Amino acid sequence: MSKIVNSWNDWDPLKRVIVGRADNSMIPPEEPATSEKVPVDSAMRGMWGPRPTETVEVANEKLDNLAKVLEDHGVVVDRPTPLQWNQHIQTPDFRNDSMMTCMPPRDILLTIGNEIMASANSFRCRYFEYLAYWPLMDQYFEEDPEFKWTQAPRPRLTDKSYKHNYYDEKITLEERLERTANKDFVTTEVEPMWDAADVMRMGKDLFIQHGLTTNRKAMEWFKRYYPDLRVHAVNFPGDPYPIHIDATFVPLHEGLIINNPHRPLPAEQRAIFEANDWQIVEAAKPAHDEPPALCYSSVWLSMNCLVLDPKTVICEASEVYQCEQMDKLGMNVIPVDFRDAYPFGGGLHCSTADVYREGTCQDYFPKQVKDPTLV
Ligand code: DAV
Repeated sequence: MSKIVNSWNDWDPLKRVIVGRADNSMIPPEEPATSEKVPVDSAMRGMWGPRPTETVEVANEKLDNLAKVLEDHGVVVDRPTPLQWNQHIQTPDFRNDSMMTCMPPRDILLTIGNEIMASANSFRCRYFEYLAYWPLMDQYFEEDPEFKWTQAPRPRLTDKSYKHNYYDEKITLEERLERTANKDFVTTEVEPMWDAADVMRMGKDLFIQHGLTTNRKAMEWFKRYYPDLRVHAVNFPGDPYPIHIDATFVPLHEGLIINNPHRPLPAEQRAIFEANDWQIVEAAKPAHDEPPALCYSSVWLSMNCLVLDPKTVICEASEVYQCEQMDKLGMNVIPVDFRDAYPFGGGLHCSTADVYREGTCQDYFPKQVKDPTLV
């Protein structure tokens, strides 16, 4: 019996990680949560069904290569067990015509210390995605006597969980930005809903993005579930489709965060970082003007890097400006070709989930100030 699960932040030396798989991936049918997520001008709007086989094969090659690069750097890599995602699903509260994928484990699994918790996602098509990770969770449970295997309260995702008529194709970008700045999102507050990729872990502090996929009630739930941690609500008004914090606000090591220049953390939310001498640096611009075909995410996956240790980072190879910036910031950059995997659920950070990083729970913000983000 040995220790398998331990991780308190996104930068301590990585020793074990889950890398997703693209097998059987679907473009899910429209539902209340996803209709708002798909940009109005996206070719994916109104489209659903299995993703083309050739693209699945290429994405899997990229994921396998990422796994190999990680193994070459001494990291143990685990892989999920894909389901037939084309199955329709049903609960007492809703029915959906298909599921999605298990390419981005970061959205589903949240590792805090010796616990991995499956999230409470707001997309109906993702309701059963956790099952792809259950064989690994069972293995960790058998082998690591301290591992806590947890499932967050399952949301019901009835029609009450969403605002109706929120999606409107006539809305302008300015109106959309005004709405997100006012924290008016498609999800309601009837139950906690959250994606694990909205939670940034920094030892004693959790910074959670309030947006289309995570609501305020989730933050209240986190506060009660982890009474020893400080929970902060952050939001990034420049983002018309705020989902997931990891293409917006990305720590590279203690004291340094890169922030998407189109989605700056508002001045009034910076107090805790400033008081504790954290540097927030504008991320380099993306190398591409457009995301790849049939991709949900924005070009800012350029920032979605995987930190291997406080001096080493895996960056997407074609993101030359981001690689160059990382280098200037003193990081050793390992470029990995990954863009063809983006459409399946995101970048290098999205497609992985921490199992083990060295280190313990540290307080990176010992100077407490009046902090408007504190939940
Ligand atoms: O900028 O589209 C992508 C994050 C995916 N986990 C964006 C956010």
